[in-house]
Amino acid sequence: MIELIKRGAHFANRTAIISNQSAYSYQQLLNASDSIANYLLKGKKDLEEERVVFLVPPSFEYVATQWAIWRAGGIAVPLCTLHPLPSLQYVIEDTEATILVVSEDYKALLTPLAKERNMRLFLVADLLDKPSVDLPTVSLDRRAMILYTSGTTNLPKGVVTTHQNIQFQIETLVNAWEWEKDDRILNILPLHHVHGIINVLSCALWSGACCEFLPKFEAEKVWQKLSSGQLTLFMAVPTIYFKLIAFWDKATATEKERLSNGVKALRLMVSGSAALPVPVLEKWRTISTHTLLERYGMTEIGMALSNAYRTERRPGHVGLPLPGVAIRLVDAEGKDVKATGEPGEIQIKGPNVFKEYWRKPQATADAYMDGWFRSGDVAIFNDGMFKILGRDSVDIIKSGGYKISALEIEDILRRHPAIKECAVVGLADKEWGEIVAASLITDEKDLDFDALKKWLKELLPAYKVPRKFIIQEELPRNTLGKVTKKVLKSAFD
Ligand code: MCA
Ligand code: AMP
Repeated sequence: MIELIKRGAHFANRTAIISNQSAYSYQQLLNASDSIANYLLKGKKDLEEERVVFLVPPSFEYVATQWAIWRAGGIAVPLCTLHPLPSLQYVIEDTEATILVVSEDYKALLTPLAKERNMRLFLVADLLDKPSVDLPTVSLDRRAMILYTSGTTNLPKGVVTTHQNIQFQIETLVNAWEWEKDDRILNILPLHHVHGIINVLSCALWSGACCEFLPKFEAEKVWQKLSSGQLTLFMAVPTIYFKLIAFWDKATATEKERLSNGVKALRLMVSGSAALPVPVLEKWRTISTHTLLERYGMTEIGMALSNAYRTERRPGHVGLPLPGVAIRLVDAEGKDVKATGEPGEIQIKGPNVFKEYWRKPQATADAYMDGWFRSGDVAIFNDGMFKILGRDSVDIIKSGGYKISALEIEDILRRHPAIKECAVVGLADKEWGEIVAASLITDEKDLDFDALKKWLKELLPAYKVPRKFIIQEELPRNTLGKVTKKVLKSAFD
């Protein structure tokens, strides 16, 4: 049995999950996932890496479904609850999923697609009563999960991790951050990305700890929990810390004191998924006494670099490689520059690194240099620690911790009848890290931007919809005709 799930039996009577005001034990999780697995198998011995997509909000049912897919030998493909139908359809088609598990809220949305594609569709609430049969033995080298990530191509790619990858990613963090069974963490992150799935949920469950879900991020509710004295850990993207600070700033003096005193009880607060601005780290320290532990990761590699739990946490830096993860910095000529203190691309090797991009052998091969995974992030090794300087591609935007491809948005914008040409960039923003901005070439003098945004929201998740638009006569281009995005950014000033 998969180690993460096997360990659940050691913690049978402890609380694994709190969601929707109910507490669920590890035994309940084992029972529910066993039952769901039996429905998924439908008499088969092993799903043998069939892709099972599931659209279930963060909850006990989400976790039971994820475990069930793994127990039945399938590949878990979590869908994003915020995505419009075309984005969901893309993942379903790209993975050629055969089974769809949904919660009630998404049944009507996805039933027509499931019928059209001849997929088996299950309502998770209907799957909890099946008596146990034998479940397959799933070896560590088998594919376990596909998460979609945006990159330097216009369509997101499926990142495939094996059970071994996942187990290594979990264990290294559990050890580095000293997880234990008495921990309790609040999860307000989406569960279709590594940050929420591995760093928060799976590390908690590996440890016999408790993971409490809130349906979505709301600063007031998160502060209530943080100051309740019940939590020991919290992990979030910098935008969330920014929003928590904004809430604290608006509180009365007495309330500020209460919140600040309450949050001190946690043992660890972590930031990642995007650069943590030093002023945010410092302000959070004055509010909470916590020095946020910043770490660096990527969908393809899980976590690679981390500040120390017990010793130095240096602002603006991402620390050192996690045990078992090898890192080198490589310049444009392919020379390792870590020792010289020059900037170079972060390249990674280790059991944490993913297996492949789903059915994209060329993209997978291109992602490596001499066996090292190329992150596309540029860093320097500064006084004994790594510091991220940025990315080598202007086409990748990080907003609110989400990775967004400028090319994907441009591709959609060009489908609009009024838009002749366009270019999308990320503009620096204190709250979001970057915000998405688009320059449009159009003959329409009074283009209705609100209507355009509405149109875009039907095709793209809201966090990918540009927040700023300008109309230009022509796009800035270099002598080769390529849009110069660095120049374009200044046009938004
Ligand atoms: C939402 N809004 C935005 C954006 N998103 N505005 C600008 N830029 C954005 N990116 C606007 C909405 O349109 C809305 O405005 C208002 O903000 C509130 O929207 P809502 O969706 O309610 O936002 P939120 O709930 O406050 O979301 C903020 C968030 C969310 C909680 C920070 O973005 C989030 O969950 N981010 C985490 C993503 C994540 O987990 N990334 C990890 C992947 P209006 O009211 O005007 O309509 S990276 C990863 O996994 C790697 C491995 C790693 O290293 O961790
Ligand atoms: P994703 O592919 O969505 O998993 O996002 C991974 C990307 O997030 C990395 O390639 C980095 O660009 C960025 N990232 C993650 N953690 C950090 C960090 N601590 N500082 C700067 N960038 C980060």
